[in-house]
Amino acid sequence: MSWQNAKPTATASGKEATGATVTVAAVVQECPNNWLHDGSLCVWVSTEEAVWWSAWEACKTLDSHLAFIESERDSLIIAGILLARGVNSSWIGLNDLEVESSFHWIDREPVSYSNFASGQPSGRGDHADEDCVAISSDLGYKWDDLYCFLELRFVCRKDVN
Ligand SMILES: [Ca+2]
Repeated sequence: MSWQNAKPTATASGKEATGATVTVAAVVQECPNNWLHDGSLCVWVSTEEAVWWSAWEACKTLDSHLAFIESERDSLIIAGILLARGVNSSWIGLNDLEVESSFHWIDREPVSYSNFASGQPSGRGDHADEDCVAISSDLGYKWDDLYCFLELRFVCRKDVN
């Protein structure tokens, strides 16, 4: 998978620390440095934890979106990256902040692809304020609605040609 070669070991000189030539430069040039890459998908996983709102802002600052997932392929790529990084729970851009139980990706069309875990979303009744969605390794990298104020790592996404 090409994103494995997009680790931030590349330098401006095109050499890794070992002196090995970075052979993927032509492939990954559309993704920013330090972003992982698979096909047209560029993904960045935070090392810090943040509340959902801050994660959203952080991705915007990086000229990207808090990750949206619109296909099984997207889901598998992002799950693979989280697995490789050992990330247990990560915010994605899905939320039902505007209309309870109506989940939307930020700034995007309503959900057409869904990958909620069994029993999720659980944000009803006493838990109705669970308005933000994370991917959880404990749930097989499926989705869980959680309280937005929880501090989790997060995934930013941008797409390239
Ligand atoms: Ca839930």
